[in-house]
Amino acid sequence: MPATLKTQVGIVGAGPAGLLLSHLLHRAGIDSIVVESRDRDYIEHRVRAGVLEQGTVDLLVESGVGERLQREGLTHHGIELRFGGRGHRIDFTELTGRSIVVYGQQEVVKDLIRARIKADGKILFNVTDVTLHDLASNAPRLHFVQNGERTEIACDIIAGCDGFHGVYRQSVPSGVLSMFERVYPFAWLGILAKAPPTHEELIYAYHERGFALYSMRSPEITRLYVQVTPDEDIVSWPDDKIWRELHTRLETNDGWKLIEGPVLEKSITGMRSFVTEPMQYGRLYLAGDAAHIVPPTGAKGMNLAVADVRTLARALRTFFTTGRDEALAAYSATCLQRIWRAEHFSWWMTSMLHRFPSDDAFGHRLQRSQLDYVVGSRSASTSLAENYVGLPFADA
Ligand code: RFL
Ligand code: PHB
Repeated sequence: MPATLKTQVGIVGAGPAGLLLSHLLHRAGIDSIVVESRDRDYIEHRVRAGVLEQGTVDLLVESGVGERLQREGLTHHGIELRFGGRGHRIDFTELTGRSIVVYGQQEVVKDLIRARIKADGKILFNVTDVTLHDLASNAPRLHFVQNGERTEIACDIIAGCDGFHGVYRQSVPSGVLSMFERVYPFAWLGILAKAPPTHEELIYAYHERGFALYSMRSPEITRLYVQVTPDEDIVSWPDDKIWRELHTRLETNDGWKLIEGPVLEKSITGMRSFVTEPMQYGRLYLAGDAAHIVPPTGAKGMNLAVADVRTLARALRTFFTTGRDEALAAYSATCLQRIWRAEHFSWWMTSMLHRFPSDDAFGHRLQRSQLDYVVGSRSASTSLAENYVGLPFADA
């Protein structure tokens, strides 16, 4: 017989979605247990997203985990689109009255873990063999193994926050969920470099050799990406080759120069768009990358994860305090509206800024025309800006 634990909400995955859900539930007086396959050190140092929408920042601050974010986060009032050897700034604050904050995802994860541990929250690291049972009943169960011991958690609700390869795929009967997917014929090679940023805002560069992105993490650390082919082997990209590509794709005719520095981290990420509908089966609710993936060009992934769990935590508060389940029943439809808007924006940014192997000169002319229009028309710039800074929450 496995050891048995009991909780109101069993959460699979301690990424931003699972940790923030556990934190918001705790603030609403709802008990949860998070199970995570990696160790704490690993998830606190996994380099990923860097851009937080205003709404994400506001939620983290209002819920008491934004103190360091307010101190160390870098507020940006716009981005630059760079093409044809020139930069073109899109001024978010002027166009939308909103801004974004650059603060690493792993810092959000550290802040959330600290808050959960301070509040005696239960996060079980290094678990294996997670399986979900009786999802269609009112008493779903979650099984896992930790330190060789099999444990069961009896739950009222299970939240699948375990990313793209989520365990729900093995647990939900086939045919119940619909999947929508598009895989792109390129990847991003990302580096973190110990070099002071020489530009105040992010630069999205369209170049005949492929896309490049200039970002940062702090006044000492630059974060950079180049478009590469999807099956690229990282060993075929020594540091000097990466810098050479970055110089070529990012530098302008007016002499702006990229500063190099020691490469601290280097990885390749494939690009896909993916949505699961609905984001629920019985007492299982999916949130974040478990339910949807966007290519990183729109900087939306973590922000969508945060928006999902904001909606889920509110619905669960109503459910556990009143027994009413209308908000839970509406969870998937509420989230999917925002998700499909972000899917479109991320696909659109990706299509406008990358070189597609299938494209011909006609396709390249269309991309240039679109870029000229986006930076030349106030309406088109505003459309990019309002999507980038994040649309207001539907129920705000
Ligand atoms: P995560 O962060 O993947 O967390 C899932 C957690 O579940 C654990 N797990 C399991 N645990 C137990 N049992 C299992 N069977 C498990 N399987 C997995 C994993 O170890 C992990 O800890 O999903 P979550 O919480 O939904 O968060 C989503 C975000 O991580 C993701 O959307 C963003 O990182 C995407 N993203 C960006 N998002 C933004 O909002 N702004 C950005 O600027 C941005 N840039 C990016 C990005 C993602 C990137 N990569 C590497 C994919 C840039 C890159 C390069
Ligand atoms: C990052 O800083 O890692 C970053 C910024 C903007 C993106 C994607 C990633 O669109």
